[in-house]
Amino acid sequence: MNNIIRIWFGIFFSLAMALSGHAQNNSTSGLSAATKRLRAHDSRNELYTRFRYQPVKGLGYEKGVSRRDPSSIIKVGELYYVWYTRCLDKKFTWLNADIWYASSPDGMNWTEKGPAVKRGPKGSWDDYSVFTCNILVADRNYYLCYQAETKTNDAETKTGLGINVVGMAKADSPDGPWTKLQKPILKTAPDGKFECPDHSRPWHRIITEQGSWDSAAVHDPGIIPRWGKYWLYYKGHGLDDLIFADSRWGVAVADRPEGPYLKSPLNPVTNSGHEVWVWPWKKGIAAMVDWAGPEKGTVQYTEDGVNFVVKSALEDIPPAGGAYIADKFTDPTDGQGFTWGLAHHGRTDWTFLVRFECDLHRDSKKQLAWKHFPHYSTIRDVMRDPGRFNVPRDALLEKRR
Ligand code: AAL
Repeated sequence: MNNIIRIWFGIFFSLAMALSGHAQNNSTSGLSAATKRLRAHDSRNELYTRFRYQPVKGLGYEKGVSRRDPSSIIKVGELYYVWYTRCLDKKFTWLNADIWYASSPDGMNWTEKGPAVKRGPKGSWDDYSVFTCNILVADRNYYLCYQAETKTNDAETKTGLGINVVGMAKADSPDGPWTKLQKPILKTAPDGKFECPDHSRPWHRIITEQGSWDSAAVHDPGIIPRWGKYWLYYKGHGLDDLIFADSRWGVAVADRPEGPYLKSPLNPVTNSGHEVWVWPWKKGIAAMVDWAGPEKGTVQYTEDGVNFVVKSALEDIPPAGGAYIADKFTDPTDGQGFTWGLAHHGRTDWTFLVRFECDLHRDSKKQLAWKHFPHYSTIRDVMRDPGRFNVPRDALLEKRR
């Protein structure tokens, strides 16, 4: 009899414990959603950093020339190399442009060497602009992938202003000469249709079918070799969605550097991010998801190339950063990250390149000092125009940013 009572008591006790545990998980004890999602201190988070900036020689501010959207930086022999958009047109500093390159012995003093890839002849798919490029080193060759645009507005082939495709050029030396592939390696989604009733007004389009998320533009290409394949990350825009604040990224994968690149059925693989910037990190790929979209300002990580999770949130991310990532093209089993690169500043009459430093290398010591965190308690509009807020200019504790 005693035994039976004991058994019943045991069952009752376990049930009560299980039920109270369930209630606790759903109420106020246990782990909060935020703690479950991401338990990391910035000071110890390998994917957290603050950015420091300094001017460079040779690619800095220059009246009459815009330089923007630097590629990843590579080192060949004793020299670092970078490619970028060079534009003499003040209106849109990426259109009416070509791709140039520069080299440097130390990443600070750059020598502009000349054009690498120029626009195609009138009538070709890249006759208006070639721009926003990135470099890939594979099979002892160099590949530049870049955005391309033609002025010819054609509803049939879906080309024209603002409609971007991705082109590629190949060379056996970083100094060229570059041979362009005949056709784009990545195009906009075939859906999404428009009519151009008046060819003298090329921006005037009537959208007749909205199309998918990348039906208007595939741009900001960046290729990373990973797990034996080539992963081309790109930013996409739909025809109805040429709004900068809303961009997302997709990925297209190939067995060889020149393609064919097959878009992932999971695209878009991010819900945010303006300029694509990826690097091999540990076993996977890390992504700097910069300023556009609901997960702007984050570093994200994936171990399968398509399912990204947020690992940190950053401020003051280098615009269109191109980093020197020593192991970017080696498909490493344990990616190490980077500590410096170039970025552009675009809020001046002519866009120019600056150098940034950061602590995103596995060996980096985090620089957490106050002076590296200048955005605490600041409002950019006040910094820019203190007079409007009745603040004397000399009252600002820090220089204008
Ligand atoms: C940049 C990049 C692409 C866009 C334009 C020039 O910031 O995202 O290159 O097309 O703006």
